[in-house]
Amino acid sequence: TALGPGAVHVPDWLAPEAQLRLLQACREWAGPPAGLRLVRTPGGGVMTARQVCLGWHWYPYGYARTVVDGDGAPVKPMPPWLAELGGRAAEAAGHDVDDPYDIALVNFYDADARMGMHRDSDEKSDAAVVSLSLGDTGVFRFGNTRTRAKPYTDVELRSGDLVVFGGASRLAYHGVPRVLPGTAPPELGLTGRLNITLRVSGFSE
Ligand code: MD5
Ligand code: FE
Repeated sequence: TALGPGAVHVPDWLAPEAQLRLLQACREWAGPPAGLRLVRTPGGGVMTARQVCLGWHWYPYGYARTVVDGDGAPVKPMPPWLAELGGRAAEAAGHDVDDPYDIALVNFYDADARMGMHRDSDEKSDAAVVSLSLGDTGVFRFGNTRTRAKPYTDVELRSGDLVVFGGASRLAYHGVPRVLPGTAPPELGLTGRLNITLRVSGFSE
């Protein structure tokens, strides 16, 4: 289903067993060192979604190999199986895959968490971003490349959904205005929403 130019939404792309395996992996990555952390923005704010990174550590607004805004530990490695999942996801959405996916950003949203409208422009590569959702349904706001404001489209992302953002959508403004509590598949045993984005850094080292 096309969300916009280069943006493809594939509902239920991950089977229930694959969702469970990915969730279990996220729970392990969340642990210390270099685990789940609060993200502080330069303006003095704190993001309401907590985050753990694999491969490269994202901070506002750049990438590092260590948790520069947390415990200082080396970032956990990007597992080959997750890089391959990214490649398969991009392909499933009709995007060319050149370089391997070498970054995963895992965002944990509780019932009150949100993500304001922003663009993802800290990567050097223009490869499509792969987004996988687990747990509670999130309202995803897909905007335009010019402004945080309208026009935008709200779409519900459910557990197991894939969205691939490439081409003209790679630098579109987007956000998560709310999470719908209690909507996760019961068998996951998850309260809240997880979103895993897989990215190609384009960094040489
Ligand atoms: C989320 N995460 O649901 C979203 C999904 C983030 C973030 O926004 O930065 O971690 S990723 C959505 C995305 C990525 C790249 C481009 C576009 C959307 N887009 O053009 O809309 O937690
Ligand atoms: Fe984003």
